[in-house]
Amino acid sequence: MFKIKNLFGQLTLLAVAAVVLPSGQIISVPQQAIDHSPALESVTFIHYRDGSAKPGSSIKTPTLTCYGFISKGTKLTSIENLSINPANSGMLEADVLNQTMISAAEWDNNTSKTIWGNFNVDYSANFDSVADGINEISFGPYSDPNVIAVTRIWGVFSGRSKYIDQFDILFNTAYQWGDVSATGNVNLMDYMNIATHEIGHGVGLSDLYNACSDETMYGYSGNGETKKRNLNPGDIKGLQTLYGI
Ligand SMILES: [Ca+2]
Ligand SMILES: [Ca+2]
Ligand SMILES: [Zn+2]
Repeated sequence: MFKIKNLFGQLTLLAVAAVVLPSGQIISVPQQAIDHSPALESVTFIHYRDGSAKPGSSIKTPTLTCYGFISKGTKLTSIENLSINPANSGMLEADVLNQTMISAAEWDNNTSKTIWGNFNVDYSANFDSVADGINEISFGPYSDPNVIAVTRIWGVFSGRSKYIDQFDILFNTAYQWGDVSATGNVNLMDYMNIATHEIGHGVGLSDLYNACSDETMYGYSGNGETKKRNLNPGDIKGLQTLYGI
C-alpha cells in the first residue's frame, strides 16, 4: 500500500541523523534507491501554542488565500491506512481510535475521492525519523513545550511525479489531551481539534500564518480550542484543489 518494497530497499541506505527542522522546511534526504525510484524528501510541520514564536521558516502562503500546499499538486495517491498508538495519551484507547477516525473523515467527507482505508490500534506505532512505510500516530514528549504536535511527511515534492508517500504525527505529552466538548474542560488540549489539523498536513496542506485564523490549517492553537475540528471554506478549497470536489 505504501510502496513498501521500494521503501525497504531505500531504508537500508538511509543514514541521515534525525533533525527537527523549522516548520514547513523541506529537505531532500540523500539516498540512492536501488531501483532508481526518486529519492523521498521529508517535510516537518510543527504546531505551536498560541502566542509562541512564529517559526523562522514556513512555506509561503499568499496573503488572504486561506489554504496552502506542501507543494502544488502534491497529494496522497493511494488509499491510506493509519496505525494509532494510544499509549501515553491519557485517553481511552477506543476514544483515541474513534476520534482519529472522525478527524480524518472530516477531510474524506469533503471530497469525492476516497482517502482513507483502515485505522487500527497498534502499540508499536511511533514517530519516525526514517520512513518505514506506515502512517502512524503516537503520543510522546517533545523538547519544546510550545509545540503541541508535529507532523512529518515523506514524498516527492517537485518534478513531474510529485506525491505524498506517508506521514507520521506526534502529539506532545506536555499537554493534557482529551475531548473538550464532551467534558466541558477547557484546560484540555482537544484531540480532535489538533488531529484534524495534523491530518490536514498528511493530505498535503501547509500551515497558515496569515489572517485566516478560523481555518483548520491555521498554524496556532490553544487549550480548549475546538474550531479546527470542522473544516472552513479555505480548508475545503485546498482539499478539493488537490483531490477534486
Ligand atoms: Ca514506525
Ligand atoms: Ca511511519
Ligand atoms: Zn500545522
